[in-house]
Order: sequence, then structure tokens, then C-alpha cells
Amino acid sequence: MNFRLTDEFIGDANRSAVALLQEDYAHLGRVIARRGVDIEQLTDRAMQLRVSVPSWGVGTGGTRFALFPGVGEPRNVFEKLDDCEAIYRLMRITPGISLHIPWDKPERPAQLRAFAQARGLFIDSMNSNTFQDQPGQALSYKYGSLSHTDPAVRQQAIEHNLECLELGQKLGARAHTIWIGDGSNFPGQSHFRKALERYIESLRMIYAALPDGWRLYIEHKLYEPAFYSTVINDWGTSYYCARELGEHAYSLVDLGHHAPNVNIEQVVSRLVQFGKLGGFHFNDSKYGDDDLDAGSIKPFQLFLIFNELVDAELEQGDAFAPAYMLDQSHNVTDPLESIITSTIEIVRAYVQAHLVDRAALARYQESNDPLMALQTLKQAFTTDVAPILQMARHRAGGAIDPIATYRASGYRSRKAAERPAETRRTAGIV
Ligand code: LRH
Ligand code: MN
Repeated sequence: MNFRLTDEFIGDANRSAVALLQEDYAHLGRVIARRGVDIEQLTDRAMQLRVSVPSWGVGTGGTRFALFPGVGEPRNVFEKLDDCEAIYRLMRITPGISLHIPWDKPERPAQLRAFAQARGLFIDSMNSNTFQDQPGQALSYKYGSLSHTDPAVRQQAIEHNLECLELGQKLGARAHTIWIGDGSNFPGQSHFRKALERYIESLRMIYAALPDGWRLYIEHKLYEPAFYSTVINDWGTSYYCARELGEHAYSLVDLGHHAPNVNIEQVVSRLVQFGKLGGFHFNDSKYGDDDLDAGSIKPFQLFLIFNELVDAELEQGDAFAPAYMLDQSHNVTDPLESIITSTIEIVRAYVQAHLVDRAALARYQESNDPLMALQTLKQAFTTDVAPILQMARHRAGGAIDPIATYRASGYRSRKAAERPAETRRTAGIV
């Protein structure tokens, strides 16, 4: 038995909420109409936004200290996709799934592709893994991978990435994300310039094999697992590498990969201006790469990031299409609930950013009126757009209240019965 959330169940769950939603929606429509904004346009935008779900995010994640598995954990990539389908049925804007190799390596790619398609899903980005040694691996990544001093280790890492591209083609993916943990723990341990040169030389080999129509995402990270220096440590280094590689290489911004208090919205504006913003790994953090739920700690920062993105979207139109992907570790919540609420927070920030009166903002910026410039952003950020988010899901066949509907379905307890707990195989981060 493989319990699945059905459109019928979601429709039934919505029925009692529709009337109140229409009332709230009409009221909000009147409020923003006074600002010259058509609520229907915002609802359309909310329905068109796409947020990709990380396969490694539907299982419980852990820290270096411990992992406390929940019940009904997915035991393989097929069960992960089942969970992704449940999220998609409730949210309707998450058909894209990011895979991580070898965690999700299928025996028969065609079978996995068909399994995803049958659930309305598709594989968007592949993710390579040269930050762990796999059983039977010839050479260790202890001292690095694509930037390792030993050309044999670099070659092994390059071949793993080429394998990801080949597998991704069979799965219908259109992007490949490379994050490496390469770096050093002690001053003097690594020659910074030579390490970066070795990395770029390796990336050129991978880029040369990039299939037509694909994008290559370079993901920077300040620290961890290396704690003194990291080869791809910041957006500037990532940008330089993407530019060196060519037009199909881009920088990917994982929100948790920056030093505390870095102005990430300005980093985003730089990468937009330089034409190298490939996409995001959305999450939130209080201290380090905490991989907490998007919008859970710094919702205003998430709004300010989308303020930059919407500004560019309005300028560039459909040509502006960064990949919006989640990358989180759900250690103490039901992972599906965290992915659902994180997706809601991303759509909320996007819709609120479309509420910004950009003509007024430009006037206040040009006339150096900082207070009114901030107030213009705050008016949008403090507007409760929940009725728009709910109406967008409802019109797309999703849930008006996804968490309540998910809990009412008993999905988790059903999966607990179907998926007897077993000694935990890494379904993700640890
Ligand atoms: C590294 C990272 C990267 C993934 C991993 C799961 O911290 O953000 O994107 O490969 O998490
Ligand atoms: Mn990431």
C-alpha cells in the first residue's frame, strides 16, 4: 500500500475555507487597489512562481552531533519522490526536484524519470558530492577534491561530475550544481592562488562536457567543513570562476553560506548586474550554515532579496529566470511541513516585493529621502498577502491551508506504517 494525498481530499478540505478566503481576498483587493495594484496580477504571479524541493530535505536531517530520525522516513529516492508529490499536490508550485548523487543514484534512470513524471514532478538540478568518501572509492577527498594537489584525486572528482551530467541527461535535468568542501584548517596548509587555479582547471573539464541547454551553478560557502579557508569562499570568487568558464556558468547563492550580517540582497544585486545570478539555495540561519527554514529567522532579509529579484524581473521580463531552490536540514520538524511553510514564505516575499511602489521608491532614492524610501519598502513588507497566497494555491487545485490539510490527511502516520523504521541510511546531510 502506498498512501497518496489526492486532489479530492484537498478539495474536500478546502470547501469549508473558501467563503472566508473570498471575503479576505476581496478586502485585500480593495486595499491594494487604492495603491493602484491589481490583486489578480499578483495572484497570477504567485501561481507562476516555481520553487524546487531538495530530495535530501524530505528526510530528517541532523548535525555533526546527532540525527534524530522521525517516523515514516523515506528509505530511497522513490519514497523521497512520493513525499515530494505530497508537497506538490498541496502547494502546486514545486514540481522541480533537486537530486544529490550518489545519495539518489538510481539503478534504472528511465524508471526514476517515469516515476517522477507520473507524479507531476521533474528533475531540475543535479548535485555532485565530492565532500564525502564513498565505500570502495579509490582516492580520498580528505584534503579536497576538484582543487586537490594530486591530479589523480582531481580527475576522480571530475569523473564523478561527468557521471552526474550523463545521469542528469537521462533524467531530463537541465542544470548541475557544484559545491565543494575544499579548503584548509590551518594557516599555511593551502596555497590560496594555486588551489583556485587547480579548481578552475577542473571546472573547465566539467564545463566542456555540459550538455546543450544546461546551466552550471557554482555554489560558494565561507566555511565548513573547512574552518580556516575555503577555495570557493565568496560570491566574488564564484563570479570570477563563472565568468572564466563561459556563458552557461553561473553563481548560486545559498543564503546560509555567508558571514553573519553580510548584505546578501546587495550580493544578489551585484550578480544580477553582472549577469551571473544562476539561482538560490533558500534557507535561513542565525549564526552559521544552520539550514533552517526559509523566512523563519530573517523574513525581512528574504523580502529584501526578492525586492532585488523583482526589480530585475520587471526590467528583464521572462529572460530573468534564476532557479529558486530550497536547501534545508529539518532536524526537529516534520520535513514536509518545513518545506511547505518555507515555500509559503518564499512566495510571500515574492508577492510582497511585487507590492512595492517602485515609482515612489525611485523618486525617494533620486531625491535622497531615505526615510520615505524605507517606508515604501515597509508598506509592502507589512501588507498581509496571505489571501493571495491561499487563492493562488486554491485556483491551482492545491490546499488553502496546506499544513492543516497535510495533518488532517494522516500522511505521516500512514507512511510510518508503510515504512518501518530501519537503521538509518543517510537520506541526506549526515
Ligand atoms: C553545502 C550545501 C550544498 C549541498 C549540501 C547538501 O552546505 O549547501 O548545497 O550539496 O549543502
Ligand atoms: Mn546549498
